Formats: sequence, structure tokens, C-alpha cells
Amino acid sequence: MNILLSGEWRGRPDPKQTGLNQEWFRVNNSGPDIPEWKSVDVPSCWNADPRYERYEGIFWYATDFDLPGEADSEIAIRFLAVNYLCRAWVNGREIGIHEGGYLPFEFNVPNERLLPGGNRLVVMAENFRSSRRIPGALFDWFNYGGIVRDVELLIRSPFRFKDARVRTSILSDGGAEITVNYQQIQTFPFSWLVTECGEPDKPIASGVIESHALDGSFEIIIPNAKLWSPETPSLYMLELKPAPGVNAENHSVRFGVREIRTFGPRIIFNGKPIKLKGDSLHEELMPYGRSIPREERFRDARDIKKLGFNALRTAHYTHDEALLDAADEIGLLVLEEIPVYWDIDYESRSVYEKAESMLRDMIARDFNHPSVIQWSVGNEVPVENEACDLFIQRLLAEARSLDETRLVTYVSSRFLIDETRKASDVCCVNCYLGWYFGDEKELAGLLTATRETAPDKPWLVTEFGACARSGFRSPKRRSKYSENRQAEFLAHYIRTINGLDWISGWFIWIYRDFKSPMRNHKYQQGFNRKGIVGVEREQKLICEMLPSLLDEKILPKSESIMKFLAPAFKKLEEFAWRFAQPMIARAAKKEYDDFFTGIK
Ligand code: ADA
Repeated sequence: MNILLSGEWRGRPDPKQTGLNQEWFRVNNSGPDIPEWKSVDVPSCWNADPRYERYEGIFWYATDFDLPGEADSEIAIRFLAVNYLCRAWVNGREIGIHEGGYLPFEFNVPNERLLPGGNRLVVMAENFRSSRRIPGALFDWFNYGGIVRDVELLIRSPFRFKDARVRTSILSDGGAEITVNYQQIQTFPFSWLVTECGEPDKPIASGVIESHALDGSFEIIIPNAKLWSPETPSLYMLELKPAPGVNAENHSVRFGVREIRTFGPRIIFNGKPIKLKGDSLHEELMPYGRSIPREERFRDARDIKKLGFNALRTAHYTHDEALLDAADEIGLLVLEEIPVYWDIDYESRSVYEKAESMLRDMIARDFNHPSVIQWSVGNEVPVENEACDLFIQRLLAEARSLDETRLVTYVSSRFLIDETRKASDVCCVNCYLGWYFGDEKELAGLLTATRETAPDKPWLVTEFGACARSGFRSPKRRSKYSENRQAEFLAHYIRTINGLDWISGWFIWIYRDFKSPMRNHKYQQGFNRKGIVGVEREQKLICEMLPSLLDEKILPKSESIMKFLAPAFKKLEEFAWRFAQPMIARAAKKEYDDFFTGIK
């Protein structure tokens, strides 16, 4: 049985860092009678509370819970995420410490620590940044601290499943072979049943497993399988039930039948080459910060799909699993990532172990989500540095050893000096040519040259974007930071990349504007504004263009001819305005723009 402990707790900041010495974790020091403890919601980010917006440090939480009388149960507390470090005590005795801000973990609570009546849970959360943490000391998003996702009390029988992973393969006769690998804490016989989600009363397949070992596997055939895809996100349910008379826990797994692999420079999805048209998303929605309600995550996934995207990158860390539930149901292909981002201490063994632990936890949590097709082990990491190259190569190998059913990658910002990308299944490169440097007209040339570092691999352009302050329109001058400039920039990138048929897809950076202490000029004012929607989800100009842009049939065009003609159209436009020939001027401008954005 799981009991949700989320709700109204008590909390207090610890700016002087005296809480441990003063033993705030003791029952007598954490009760509702002590005025310093104020009402606080769990989950929540303390930085979303204006009083603590800029506070980085330690925050204490306390709550009380009863224990239903379940003799012989094993008790644990599961935190779905605490950013960044978490220590917890029950009735004044420490139960565990965990590092990492974006994945679940649990602490076992020895029965002798528990009281039949009220029990006190005290949690210390701390979000200091450091190069020996993941992410490191500097990152382009807001460092929300707190018990940022739900907390559950787990009351469990030792006769239960620890895990069950479903692998699917599509058969030539239209059926599917399902391989179930399961782990039990203590062995017990069980039955299994597969139904289609939404049709619980129509068994598709069933069976019984005697189970004489803690780890086991079995195969299932689903005839006439309904494949999972962005267009048809069909889902099945696998239920594992203890055999009659066995006192053990059920376990269910929702899954989808789909296959992802590469073939030369192509990404093959359910047997066909696929083009990813995606955008990225940070886990932030005002006024919640990172603690976004489930229905709001479903709304984001629906809105992204409605714009015409078929893919989503969960930047730059694992989001709450609710977003993957939404992607499974709505049909988005997900590139998930651990927050190995920019500079961390790549020389440190303990930092590598933290990264590997996050990778393992991400795959353990999300293995059965059909929407997840790629694991990324890092973003914009300095692979020209030998220690980083080794760090990333080890993570790629570890990801492959944990999950041979998905593609493994990392996201690079290096063009010609990246030798590590050959170890990826898919080469992912971020490109801001024309925004931070150079001229976007050279985009096709730069990407084509970059491809030479790994010509036989599939490629994705995993980030490109331009900042636009919502409401700032500049139709004629297309001033920087205007919605018009952003729309022109993104349209050019999408059309140019679509015109390079060796690229398997792209992700706009980013869906929604997000808070970042790095972004402070007058158009940013504390936010990274490369979103195609603003902080309040207000759509920017590009959103009007996206449905048709994403639907355009682009033929690669001969750059050489148009490169020659484009300046001529510019000159013609200038002369036509000078001689008061607006029709000619507008026609010339359209030709120039069409080249500039590659529409032909
Ligand atoms: C990088 C980075 C993103 C963001 C982006 C930007 O590509 O991966 O997190 O910082 O640049 O907005 O410049």
C-alpha cells in the first residue's frame, strides 16, 4: 500500500546552517508548537515563494504520519525528487541521505523506529551548487530547491516485485513478441494478463509463472499488435498477480509496442525512417516553479503536439514522470537526459559515480515508457578535454549495457573538434549560428562540414533558437529580440535543416521561456526568452507559422543558384522602392525572403 504524504507540512529556512547542530530533526525540536516552523506545501520549491526567491541553502521540513497496523510489513519513504541533497529522520533517527535533484529515491525505515500512533518525519533539503555536483556550479536554468515532487509512505510485503521491464519486437506477421524481465524481492508464483488500455475486460494473453528465482523472464505473443507511434499512441497493460492463496502484491506495467534503431545515417522507427520535429522543455511553470501539477504537464504535451511537433527533449534533466505519461498517451517521441551539463569535475571518480547513478536511476524509472526513444548522457560537455571524453564514453557504454532497446547519445556544441560523437548511436549537435555568432545563411555549409566528423551516423540538430520578448513586434526591421526576428530565424533553420535529407530531425530551443540567473539584459530581465511561448504560455509569432512550416514539403534546393540570385533580388527591391514601384519591390522582397528561409 502507498500512502501519499504530500500536503501541508511545516518548514523553515536555515540560512545560518545551525539546524543540524541544534538538532532540528528531533521530535521535540520540530513540532507544530514551535513558532519558527511555518506552514509549507509539499511538494513545492521554496524559491517559488517570493520570501525565498533567491535563497540557496538549507530548508527544513517536518510532518507527522500514522501507520496503519500492518504486521510484518516493510516500511519505506519514497521521495519523487528533492533538489539537491536530502537527509531524513523518522522519530529523530536518521533514515538516509541522497544526492541528486531530479529522480526518485527511497529510504527504508526499520520497524523498531516506528510508533503505532503518530510518527515524525523531518527532512533537510539543500541546494548549494558545486562543480562536484551534477549539474555543476553554473547552469542556464533556475536552481529551485526543495521537496519538489511528491512524497509517499510505502507499506510493503516482502513478497512483491522489485521491477518488471518490458521489451517489444514487431513480428513480420503483424504480431509482437513481448519479453518480460522481472525481479522479485522474495519468490512467489504469479499469473500475468495483457489487455489493451481502455479494454480491461478483453484479455489478449495470459499465463502462469511458477517463479523459482528472484530474477526471471517470460515471453508473450500479441497477435495483430497495435503499434505505438506519435500518430497512433496505442498502449497495453501487463498485470502481474500473485497466484491464488499467495499473500503478495500485484504489479502492473503500461507499455507500448514499438521499435527504434538506426540504419546507417537513418533513425528507423517501427521499420521506417523517421524525421523528428521537436522542441525542448524545461521543468518550470509559473507560479509553481518545478512542482508542476500533473494536469499542467498533460496540457504542455497536448499544446506541443497541437503545434505539429512529434518529439520532445526533456531539458536538461529528468522531469516528473507525469510528463512521460502524457507523452505516452498523446504521442511524442522523447529524448531524455541527465544533467551532466557544461563544466563539472570530469576528473573526479565520485562525480562520475554520481552521473552513472543518475543514468541508472533514469533508465530504471523510465524503461517502460514507449515515448522515450533516446537517452542522453550530457549536454554541451567539453569533449575536447580528455577527462570529459572518457567520462562521456563510459556513460554511453553504461547506458548501452543497461538498455539495448534505445539509442544512446549526448548533445554536443562542438562542430569540427568533437571526436567523441563517433561513440554515440546518434550525433546530436546544438547550433546558434546567426544568433550568437556568424550568419545563419551559412547554416547548410556549417552542418554539412560538421557531418564529416561522423558521416555514417544519424544526426539531430538538438538546439537552435532565438530570443524574443513576448509582444515585441518589428515587422519591417525585424529587430533582434523581436518576435519577427525569432520567427524568421526559426523558419530559416527548419527549412534549411529539412532541406538536408541526411539530418534525421531537429529540436527548437525551447518551448517556453524560463527563469535563469544568467539572463539579465533589458529584453531578458531574468528569463531566457528563446521560448516559442512566453512564461504565461502566450504564443509568439512563430506559433502562427509552425503548423504550415512543419507540414511543408521541402526539396533540397541548389544553394549555388539561389546564392547568386538572392543579392539581385535585394538590389531590385531597393531600386523599386526608390522609383516608387511597391508591387515590384514586394515581389523582389518575397523572392529574397523565400531564399533566405529556403521555402522553394
Ligand atoms: C545552450 C544550452 C541551453 C541554453 C541555450 C541558450 O545550447 O544547452 O541550456 O543555455 O544554449 O539559450 O543559449
